[in-house]
Amino acid sequence: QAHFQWDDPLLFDDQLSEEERMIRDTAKSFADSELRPIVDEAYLHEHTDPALFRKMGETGLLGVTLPEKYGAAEANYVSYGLVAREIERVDSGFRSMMSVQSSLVIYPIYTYGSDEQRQKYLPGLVSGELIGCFGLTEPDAGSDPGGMKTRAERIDGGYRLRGSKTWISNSPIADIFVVWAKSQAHDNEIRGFILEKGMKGLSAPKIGGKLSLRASITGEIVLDGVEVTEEALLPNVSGLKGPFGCLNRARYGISWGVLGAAEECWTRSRQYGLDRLQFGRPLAATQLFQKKLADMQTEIALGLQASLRVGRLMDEGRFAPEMVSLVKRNNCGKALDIARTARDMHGGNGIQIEYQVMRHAQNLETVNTYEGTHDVHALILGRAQTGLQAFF
Ligand code: TGC
Ligand code: FAD
Repeated sequence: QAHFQWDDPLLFDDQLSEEERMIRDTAKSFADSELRPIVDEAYLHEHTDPALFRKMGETGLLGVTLPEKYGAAEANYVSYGLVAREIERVDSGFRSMMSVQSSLVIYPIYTYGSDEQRQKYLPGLVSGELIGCFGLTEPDAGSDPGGMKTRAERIDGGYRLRGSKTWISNSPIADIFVVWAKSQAHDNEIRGFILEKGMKGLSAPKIGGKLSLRASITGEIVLDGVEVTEEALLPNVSGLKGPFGCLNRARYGISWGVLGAAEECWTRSRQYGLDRLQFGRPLAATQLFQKKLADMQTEIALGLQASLRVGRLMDEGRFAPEMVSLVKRNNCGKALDIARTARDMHGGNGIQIEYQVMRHAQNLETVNTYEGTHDVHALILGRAQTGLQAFF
């Protein structure tokens, strides 16, 4: 009979290969040594240090699934998920920086780009020398990106881009902008363009005043007649399936990341309940406290199994986007509930930065919304099982 491990109740670790465990441990030690010491300051002062990208790159945490010839780890999607989990255990904002760079910038350039574009951008993005961002959302097109207004007009030898993107992670510090626009030269199909910092007409003002994800900088992308040559166009994809192909990877990574944040809230609550005495005994000795811990343990253990399964299917080339919707939606929703409950279990201390749980709860509000809201993923799953679309 096996011994029950309270912090790994379904023996999750046993299901990982030697290499996956090694990558997970590397990410964990990076998160503990480089991210934990700075997270309070970064969050309180809304400060994003661009040097973190280089540090992540040096540690091999960017674009982990890419081939070695670009300087990447050439690991599998389960490893990518494990990295997201370890980074988000510290803060969702740091994971956001990593996943935008990996899934939303490196992935489309690798998958939809020309050889020249790959050679030009991928080594710098994988090493973190270059910082990337991904512009899909617009002020009037969030859940419905097909309603975007950004246009690429045909000009001699290239395109002129006009429009604006909002809520774009990394944009104020980005060197490389993957931007999606309706292209006049391609029957108004959505096409991807690679823009570079400093181009005339391109600016990326910061969005201030966020009460969530404060360690990750967010901004707009303003395209005021930015002129580019044909070389800026991503040649190998057309239509919404371009950005969605990237989102499948990022959403999958998020499904792991949020469980890292949830685990942090759960284990902190357990320890708090063991240490804190009220009515002459530890809080953890009360039935209500133990029920909350049991719910947290259960949801996290089940969520990890689900993400691992989707990761294995992705690595076998057998995943469907709806599987990703299922784990993104469920794990985000459960993680948010766990973080809010953890805040409550810490009493007054729970609102203090030092106890971390409220920061996680605030961050998870964003993570539950971006990359497709909780309800949008419900509609994707509803459509897949009824054949009826309920978006409009
Ligand atoms: P729909 O008719 O469903 O599809 C249009 C075309 O796209 C294809 N497609 C997909 N392809 C690959 N993967 C997927 N997941 C796909 N979903 C759809 C589809 O096959 C079709 O292709 P084709 O060739 O037939 O034209 O499109 P719709 O307009 O009805 O879409 C509805 C909906 C709700 C599914 C979609 O618009 C949606 O998912 N909305 C959510 C928007 C979203 O997730 N935005 C994310 C912005 S980026 C971000 O948040 C980054 S935060 C990063 C961080 O900091 O970590
Ligand atoms: P809306 O689409 O206006 O939704 C508002 C509410 O209405 C939600 O509850 C939603 O579920 C609901 N709703 C919408 N449609 C329906 C419907 N048909 N039926 C029922 N309910 C519906 N975008 C990028 O492109 N790149 C980035 O890097 C990026 N980073 C982000 C970082 C942060 C911090 C944040 C907050 C957002 C980021 N986003 C990014 C944008 C994000 O993807 C959008 O906020 C998200 O897709 C939701 O769009 P919206 O904010 O316009 O909300």
